[in-house]
Amino acid sequence: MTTIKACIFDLDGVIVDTAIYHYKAWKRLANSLGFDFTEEQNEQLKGVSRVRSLELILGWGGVTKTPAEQEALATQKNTWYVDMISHMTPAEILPGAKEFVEACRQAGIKTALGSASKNSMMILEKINMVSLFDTVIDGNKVSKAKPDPEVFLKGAEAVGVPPAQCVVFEDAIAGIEAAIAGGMKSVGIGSPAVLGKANLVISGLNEMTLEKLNEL
Ligand code: B16
Ligand code: MG
Repeated sequence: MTTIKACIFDLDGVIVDTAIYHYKAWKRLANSLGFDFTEEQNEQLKGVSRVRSLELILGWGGVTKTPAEQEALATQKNTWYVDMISHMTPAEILPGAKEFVEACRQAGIKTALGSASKNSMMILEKINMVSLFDTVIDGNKVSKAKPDPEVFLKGAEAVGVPPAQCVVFEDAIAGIEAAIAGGMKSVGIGSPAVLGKANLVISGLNEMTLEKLNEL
């Protein structure tokens, strides 16, 4: 049993489900280049950075682009994505997410956001959850993508808690691997078959309690 002093939350797939918006924007981009993009392929992009996602998609479509063209394509996709998330509301918070983050804070546990998304702040503003995090570490503040632990280690440092007393909540296997690499506990949100390396796997934060936190 460990006394947990900080909880670090991934955003997409843990607090909100923006995968559908990423999917629509990437599909529109792929279609504009003359090939299709499936929901199964989109699954493989969870937790993966924008630049790496584009590389994978171009590879699946058998298309080669120069670095300058790739930058323009990533910007185009992001414009379409931002247009969609600009309409998000607090109704899109996943069940139990806000309640669990609030319960942590009431128990004196620090809360951090640790996301690959460069649009994290905009999403938190749209769902009215900015003030519920002591720190927000997002894609703008890190240079190494998950499974590198940089994003979570920066979150732990910002709230002044040693990694061993932190728990990471993640829906992507790369995120669970990042937590383990950073010496932290982890809770997987999703399927045990995929996230089996986590200390605990649940289907959503509506299943999480402070009791379970201290049993990790
Ligand atoms: P952006 P997370 C990740 O967020 C998404 O899961 C992934 O699909 C996306 O490509 C990545 O953010 C970058 O997002 O294009 O908005 O910077 O799961 O780490 O919260
Ligand atoms: Mg995620």
